Amino acid sequence: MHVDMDYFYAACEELRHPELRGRPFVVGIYKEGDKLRGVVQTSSYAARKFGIKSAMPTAMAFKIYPELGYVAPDDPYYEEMSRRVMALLRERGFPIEAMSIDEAAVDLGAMGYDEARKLAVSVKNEVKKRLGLPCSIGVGTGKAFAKMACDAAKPDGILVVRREELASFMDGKKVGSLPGVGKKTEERLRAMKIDTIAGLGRADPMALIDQFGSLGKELYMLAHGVDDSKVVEHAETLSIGRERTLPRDATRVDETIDVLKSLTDEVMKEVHSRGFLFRNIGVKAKYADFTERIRSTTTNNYTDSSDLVYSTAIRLLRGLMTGPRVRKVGVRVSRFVAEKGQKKLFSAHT
Ligand code: TTP
Ligand code: MG
Repeated sequence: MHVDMDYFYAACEELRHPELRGRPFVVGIYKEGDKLRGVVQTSSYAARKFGIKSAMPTAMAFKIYPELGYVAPDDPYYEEMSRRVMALLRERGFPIEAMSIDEAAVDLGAMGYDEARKLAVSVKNEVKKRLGLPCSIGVGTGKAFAKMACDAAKPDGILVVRREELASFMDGKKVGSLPGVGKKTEERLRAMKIDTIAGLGRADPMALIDQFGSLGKELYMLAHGVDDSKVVEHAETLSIGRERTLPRDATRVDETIDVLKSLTDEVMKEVHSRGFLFRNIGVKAKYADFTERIRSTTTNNYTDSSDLVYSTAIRLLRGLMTGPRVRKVGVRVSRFVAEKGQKKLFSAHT
């Protein structure tokens, strides 16, 4: 099963700016004082109706629709929403692989199609109900096919592609709709007179391997409906953190300990629910002048101790409270291993 959030950054912005709902607007970066130089990161569905989309220069977007709404990106906010999406998906107990900030592959094992569809409906409803965000879900006989089904289901849809439907689902599609085929690969395939997935399936596999190495073999297999790639949890690339604005700006660490305690509790609740151990503990201070500093430390052993995180956070933050007043603080842990199996391996070094 593949889950991808619909117009993710824009949907996150609609959540906290209800006045944007249904309006054509974009999220993107622009140079201070000259909004016409940046590119669009994503656009609301209302903006997509005008052909305004990701990677388009903002200048062009405004030319197409001068009344276009505009929001500057807030990456920490999208990361936080992403973590919530992933945490919600993990609650179902299946292995999940976060493929990007707004999409995940879920390994349903040998589950039947009907049951998978029910699960997809239930997950989609829950994401909407608990997070207020729309998503699309695809189900297929491999990661790539589930992702393609998800793309075809967009927006706000669910599509199950059974094994017997896969060939007709794929055949007419362009090679560019295969995951892993970007603009460059697409062009190189076109130079070989290969435009569609059906065409890819009829190509000489040796010529493909010649041109693209292992990717060539992979693409040929995909065109024949074969995808054996596994769903892999990337625990080591994740961090889990929370941050919060203080009720009052603070100059001493003792004024922040209530907030640090509850941030620690929230972080550790997620760490424990995922069965992780970690080695890195960090804090962040955001000052009244809007500058920020972070500080972190690495522990000798993998741990999941809440007390250690709390006491370390206090110690680290004290070192950051020497300058201007602090407006916002954050607690973050990283460098994970999954608890099962790996613990022994690492404690052997202690
Ligand atoms: P996508 O899932 O590709 O796009 P989306 O969620 O906005 O829209 P869709 O409904 O088609 O899935 O990317 C997820 C987020 O990643 C997107 O909201 C913004 C960000 N992003 C960029 O910053 N730059 C880009 O070029 C793209 C494609 C996405
Ligand atoms: Mg998306």
